[in-house]
Amino acid sequence: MNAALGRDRSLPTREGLKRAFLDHLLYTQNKSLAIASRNDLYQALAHTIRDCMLRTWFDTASSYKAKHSRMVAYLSAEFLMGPYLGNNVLNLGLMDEVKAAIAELGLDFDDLANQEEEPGLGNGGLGRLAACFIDSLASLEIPAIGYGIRYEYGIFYQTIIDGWQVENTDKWLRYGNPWEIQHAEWSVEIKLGGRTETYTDDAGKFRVRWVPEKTVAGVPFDSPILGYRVNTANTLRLWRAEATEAFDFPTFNRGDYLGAVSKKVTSENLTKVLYPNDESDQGKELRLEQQYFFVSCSLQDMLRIQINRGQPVTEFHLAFAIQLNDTHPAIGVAELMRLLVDEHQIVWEQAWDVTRQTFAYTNHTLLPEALERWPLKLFERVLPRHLEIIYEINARFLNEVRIRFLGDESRLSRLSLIDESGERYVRMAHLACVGSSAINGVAELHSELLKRDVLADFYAMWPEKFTNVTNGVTPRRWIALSNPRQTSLVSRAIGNDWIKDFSRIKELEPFADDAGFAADWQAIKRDNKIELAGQLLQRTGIRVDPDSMFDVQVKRIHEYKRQHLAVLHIVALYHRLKSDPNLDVVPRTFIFGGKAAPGYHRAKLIIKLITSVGDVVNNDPAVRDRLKVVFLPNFSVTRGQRIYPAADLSEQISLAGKEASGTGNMKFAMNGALTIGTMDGANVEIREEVGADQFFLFGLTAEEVYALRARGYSPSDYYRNNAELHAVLDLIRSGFFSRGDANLFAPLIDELMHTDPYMLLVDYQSYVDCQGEVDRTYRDTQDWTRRSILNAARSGKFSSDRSIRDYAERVWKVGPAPVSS
Ligand code: GL2
Repeated sequence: MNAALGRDRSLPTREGLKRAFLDHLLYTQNKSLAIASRNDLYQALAHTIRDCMLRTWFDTASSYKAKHSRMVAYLSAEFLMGPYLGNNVLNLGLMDEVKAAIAELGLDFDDLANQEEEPGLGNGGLGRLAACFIDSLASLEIPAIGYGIRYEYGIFYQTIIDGWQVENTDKWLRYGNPWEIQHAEWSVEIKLGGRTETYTDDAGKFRVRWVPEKTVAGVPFDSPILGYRVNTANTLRLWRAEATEAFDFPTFNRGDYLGAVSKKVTSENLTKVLYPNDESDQGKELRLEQQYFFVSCSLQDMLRIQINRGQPVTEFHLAFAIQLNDTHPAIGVAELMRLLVDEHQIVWEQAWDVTRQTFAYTNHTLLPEALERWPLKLFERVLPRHLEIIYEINARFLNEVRIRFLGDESRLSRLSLIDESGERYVRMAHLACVGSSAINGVAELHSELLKRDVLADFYAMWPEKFTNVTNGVTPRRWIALSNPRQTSLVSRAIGNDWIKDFSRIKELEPFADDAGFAADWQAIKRDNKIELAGQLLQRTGIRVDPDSMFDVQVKRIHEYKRQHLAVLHIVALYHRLKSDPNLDVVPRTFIFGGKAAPGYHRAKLIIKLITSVGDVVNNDPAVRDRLKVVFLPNFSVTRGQRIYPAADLSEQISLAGKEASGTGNMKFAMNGALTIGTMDGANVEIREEVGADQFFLFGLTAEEVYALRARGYSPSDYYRNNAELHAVLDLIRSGFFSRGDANLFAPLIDELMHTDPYMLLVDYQSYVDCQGEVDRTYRDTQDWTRRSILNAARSGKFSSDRSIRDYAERVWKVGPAPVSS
């Protein structure tokens, strides 16, 4: 521990913080205040704060080891952590002191914090959920470890050039990462490719061993995950691939230096880059290698811990509860079997019992294109032993099915771990279901649809395995850190226990009718909007009016999320204003943000449509600034922290039955934005909690979507029978927003008119009418503010602490194990 901070775990004083900071500036960065760059200052501060956490981190690990606590291992290919500095300072309870100490040195805390490159090691909701969950696990003092991949390049940095998305590499490690500690001593070896062979062991037993084509080393990098004002700091352990032998000596000795190094480069490619596809499966060999790599590293690590504690490997399930965050780590089922059977010589039946009791699987999507399957040939090439193990699991499983459902051959092929309907594939969701003791969806509706549809055959087999755990988000990052104004107002009213126990936010309800409180609430929203307006101006050059309604849709760009439905509404309003320039409309600023997968052309065209409509609307004098359309580039955790607190209206407009849960919807609600949305994902539960008055509902239900699809849906009827929709689509199609280029948006508009897979035209009128209702409500500022307060006050269910308690009780069967101080 840093001497300047004291040797115990009591919080440092302001003087101590200043001294530690200056020490780090000199001894870590080797600079003085006079010549330090902003990055030097950030690094010195980050190290100072890290020092404040190390003792707790160390004690937590020692306590778990001594108590043999059952640990949750959260396996996720993505952890979208967002910047650490502010969050760690907040969780330490040091925000005021640190800000004051930094100010006394003539510096500004926010300025330094802005220097941090956020680790964007995730695509969107799924990766961010993992980050919220490990915050909650630590805050609830549950022994846990997060396992993932230390991608050298995270999600790409998005810029907008000429209205189009352009991708740039995300060099987040450029200046080093002060929050991680490398532990080379816990490196593990990972095999890939090759073949298997049989042999007879010393006891005369018939066994199989894997003769790999290559091996790579997995090196762990640990970061402390400090809970909110507790003595628990769990670990996030991310694996980096390295060459086992940096040099290929035979090649080197032949004088081919570059050839010798190339093996090193190939091995390290494994953890180079995060695949930027959200909810679609690319089927690339490197991706399978990444998945296997981090899962095998993590399982070997857990076995090491288990053996170190002197516990037998047959009790692995008593030491660890492993949560599979989607199917990306599902190969773990086969890998644990391999480790137990091949490497630890446990008999199959016992190994299978242990495996099944260890794993639980969360499904995060109903979209068929997101369900991972690997071509059998590719799978066999990379993981020959695992394919054999999967065949064995499958044979035993299908036997069970045969006995349960005598003569039902089609059920067997539907349930099989191998898809044999055409080219053969390994179905990862099936492997996860068979190898897990619990299976859950991420919102009530989603879990119901899983049982009815995607996993119906598994539900018929094992109804008792199925459960729902509705997602949640951490109120620490998403309110306390990102909305300090609202945080202090709320804490003045009801005390600050709500940050730890978010169900207590309901105590705010009576304040909805308190005129003074409401005035403050409204003023805060306005201040947050002014701040965001400044950012928008700086990043896009577009000036917006903080007194207009901020109507926001930020999330990945996807057809099913229907950003283009919001565009149809904007064009309709524009069209009305052009026909009647004196029309009395509520001034609105439409703010969009989100990344499109680089190969997803339709999504990129939607971005171009948004920016093109913006170019016209923002500059048309007839609009007189009453409508503004802004696309904020590079939506990220950092940007989100500014956006959610400044929103009036939250757009959650996916086609019902498509969005598994959504979590942005929760962040908006907590920050006082009212929702316009469909009955999809967690929207259903948000509406139930906050009350119908706080939720502008439109569109078909999931049931109605199924029914309409079954009847046969003809989008052109909607086009023909709705004059305004007709005009809107024609206007876009004509090239009006694309400088006369009638081809540019043709693919989008033609699809809407001919197939419209996400039923925008069906929901169009209901959406536009609902937006009219939003306008009428917004005109009465007091009424809107009252609803905004009620909305936030009733968002208590959507804390990730509640989600984690649900998992702990229903899935993992673990409880808190506080670390004594
Ligand atoms: C997602 C779902 O689409 C989203 O609705 C859900 O909130 C999150 C977290 O459960 O998971 N599934 C998925 O593959 N991504 C998601 O965001 N990327």
